Amino acid sequence: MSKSFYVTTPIYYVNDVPHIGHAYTTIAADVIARFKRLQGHKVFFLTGTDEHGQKIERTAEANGEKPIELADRVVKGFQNLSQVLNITNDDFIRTTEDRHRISVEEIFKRVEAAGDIYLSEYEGWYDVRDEAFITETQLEEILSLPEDKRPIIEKVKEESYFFRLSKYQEPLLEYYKKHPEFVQPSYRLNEVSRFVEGGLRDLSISRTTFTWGIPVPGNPKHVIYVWFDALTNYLTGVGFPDNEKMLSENWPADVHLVGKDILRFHAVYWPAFLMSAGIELPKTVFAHGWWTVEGEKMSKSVGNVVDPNQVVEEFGADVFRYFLLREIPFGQDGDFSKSAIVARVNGDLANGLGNLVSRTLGMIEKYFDGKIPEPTSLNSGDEAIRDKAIATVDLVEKQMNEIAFHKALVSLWEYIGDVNKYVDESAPWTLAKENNQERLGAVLWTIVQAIGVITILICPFMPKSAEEIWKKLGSVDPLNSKLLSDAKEWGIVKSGQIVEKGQSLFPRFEDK
Ligand code: ME8
Repeated sequence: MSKSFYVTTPIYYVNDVPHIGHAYTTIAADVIARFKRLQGHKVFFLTGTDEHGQKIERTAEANGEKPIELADRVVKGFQNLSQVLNITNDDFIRTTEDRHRISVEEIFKRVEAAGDIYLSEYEGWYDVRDEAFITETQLEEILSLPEDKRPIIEKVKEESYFFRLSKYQEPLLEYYKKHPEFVQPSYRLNEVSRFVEGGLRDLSISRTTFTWGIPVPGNPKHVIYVWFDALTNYLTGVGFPDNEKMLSENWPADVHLVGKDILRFHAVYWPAFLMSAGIELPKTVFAHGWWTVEGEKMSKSVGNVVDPNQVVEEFGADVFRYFLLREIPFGQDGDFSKSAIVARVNGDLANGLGNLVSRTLGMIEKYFDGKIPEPTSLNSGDEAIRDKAIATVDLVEKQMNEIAFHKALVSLWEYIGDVNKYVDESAPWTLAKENNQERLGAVLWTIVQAIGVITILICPFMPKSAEEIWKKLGSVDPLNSKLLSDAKEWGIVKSGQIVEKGQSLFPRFEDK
């Protein structure tokens, strides 16, 4: 049985409704999953919610509800968002599920059996919003911030189980050296290495001052630290500990996508827990950047938190998906604004892709009664468009293997630009006037083939628009039966199919 490509998103806290940051990671993971399927891989794609911990307990208390009631209510928003965004996850995990408790208990026991857990007392600071213990260095950093920029931290003094993180300082550094692909982009690996080189103290992994969590096996006075609990979701989701078949088909994960805010948990704690439990490490943790909104940090108090459902209502899921992945290099920070979306819609989508499809289909309707012509002979200009298509497929594939979405989209739109230029230069309207049916047929057939390749390549990014184009081309076989290798077979759109120009794919925004 060959291994599946396994991709994950972070599991999101249910203390609040989803915002565009959550949508971003989930969309990125979906595009990877869809692209891998297009390459012919079997894929397992997991997302879900992080439902335990002090933050959730307190939010519930403030709302006058039980933590599970809060979770049951908010999780619906995340599950619904997946549908709205057209996400193809294979499972959705909630950390309050029984299967997850069993999995966390098992990991805890394995780490304990390895001699890496001991009982002591934690005295120090805790950041409830980030559910993070604050180290001495972090405390200094926090105290150096202006008061209004400081995270709220609390002094904690309680009995606690500790994980011997210090023991893994050298093994982690050695691992990073041997597997530089483990943390991406590469500049993030330097950050992580520097953090580990700075020294690792043992990590508190249980709490006694609240109860909303998974009890420590054998000592239910303690609940397991929410990050120890949450990270384990990646194993639970693929059948750990009992479903050996599922586990061997999917583990190790190929890529954990995370925001840069939670890289340390994924690139330091998680591999250390796994090393201790004797479980193989994930291949890559990819940290992406953060979105601001109209130039400002998104925050509840500023009141600028963007609801992804509203963006989809206004612009559609495909435009939102395209914008998020095209606007900034994956890994870097970016700014979300309506004017930037409108510029992308009008420029790249309406003028670029939309115009290419509508004018081509319009000409086939006009000159060939809507029937895709049979080409008799092709000239070197036609062949150049074919060669560029094949080169674009290869390039996009390489860029997608590097998780460089924006580069892949730039390559794709360069090709769309080339095809639009070929249309202008071939001037089918002049050929029609001259009654040059042979050249006219060859040119329109060539453009249609180029559109076919483009459709397959945009499918992971804009699945609904791709389906629509595919239908407009009059194709009968489903688009999702096509592979990337088919995109290289020039002639994927059959002569004789009846096209339908219909409505424009991406109306310019001021036309709406
Ligand atoms: O951290 N820009 O959950 P969370 C881009 N439960 N991405 C953003 C963003 C922004 N402004 N804000 C949030 C947690 N994100 C833990 C994770 S995993 C085992 C446990 C995205 O609800 C980004 O992916 O705070 C970030 O890592 C994630 O949402 C944090 O979601």
